[in-house]
Amino acid sequence: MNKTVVNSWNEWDPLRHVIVGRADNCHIPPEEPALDAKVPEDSDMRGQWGKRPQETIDRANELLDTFAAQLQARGIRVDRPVPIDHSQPVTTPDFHTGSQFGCMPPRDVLLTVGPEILEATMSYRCRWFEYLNYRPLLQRYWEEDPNFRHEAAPKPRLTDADYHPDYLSEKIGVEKRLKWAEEKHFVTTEEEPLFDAADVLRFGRDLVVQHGFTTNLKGIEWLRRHFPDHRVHAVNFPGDPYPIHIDATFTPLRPGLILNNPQRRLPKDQRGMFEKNGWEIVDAAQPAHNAPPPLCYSSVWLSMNVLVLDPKTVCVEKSEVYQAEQMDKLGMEVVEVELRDAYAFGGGLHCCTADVYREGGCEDYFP
Ligand code: ABU
Repeated sequence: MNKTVVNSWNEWDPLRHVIVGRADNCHIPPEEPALDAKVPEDSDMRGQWGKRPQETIDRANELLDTFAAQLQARGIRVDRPVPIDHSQPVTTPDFHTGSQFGCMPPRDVLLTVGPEILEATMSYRCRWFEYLNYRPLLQRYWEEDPNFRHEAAPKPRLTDADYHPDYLSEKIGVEKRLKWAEEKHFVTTEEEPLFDAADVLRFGRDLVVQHGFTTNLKGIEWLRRHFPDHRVHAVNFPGDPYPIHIDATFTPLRPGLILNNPQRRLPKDQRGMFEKNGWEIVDAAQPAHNAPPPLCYSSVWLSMNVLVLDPKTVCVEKSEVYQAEQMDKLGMEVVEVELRDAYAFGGGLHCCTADVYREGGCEDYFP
């Protein structure tokens, strides 16, 4: 009974225990403010919603199961969520939406910081109940590990006041989106704290958090107050017209080395803590694909959405040959994982996992 089950302070220490998502019963949710702002105007997803075709669900599950088995073969404990019925609507006193999303990307919902797993507020209405998919696991960790802290951020109300109405017009255009991103004018307002867990990167004592569509400044302030022993840094990437989740933009590989999306470079005035401490920020390789797969919310930059197994080993999607080649040159052993046909369900190799245990403690990398 006295064992540590939950412990993970960064993105690169040796991984020993992880959650891998499932595609079961995944839905394309109905239109709603923050989700619509993320779907590109020419996307095949505009105007349609409902359960995803069963053959695509089966294929995604096949790939996720194979990935889980690959990790297990390396001695990593893998847990899977228990999917709820995502066809159920989400109704609260403040809003109603016709269906949920799924439980393929646990990284969006669960933030592991040391012995704590924190359920994020989320900012899409369709994802309001997504944490329920992970409750059986978190309950089990709580039974097994007396030091495990299971925390949940305050559930947001997600009324219309949470969203800027100018983002909801039919055609905005990429130029205006880029201008708004530069001005830090995102779809979410500062009505109440909002954050998705996938906007947070863990660097020991420092948490780096993307301010964008899914995380607002109040969300970042909430994290600052919740983790008083950490330094919490807000960053933003003006080259991204659809800024959700930091993990296809900024990817730490090991202490001292970060990949940065060359279309979404970290602005100079936000590089100080890395430069002062000798960290190298290198442009990621180009993606191997010109477009995302059908019915996919994410960009082609899932190429850099990799899962680091330890400071010398990284999982890269099998078709992302340029990214794999770059990892090799950077001295990393590459583990190829086939996942592209599951991208549509919520992301890549980092998105579809959530850390439970990595070796190591809370280091200060930016003294
Ligand atoms: N969930 C990561 C997606 C980021 C992107 O579309 O580039």
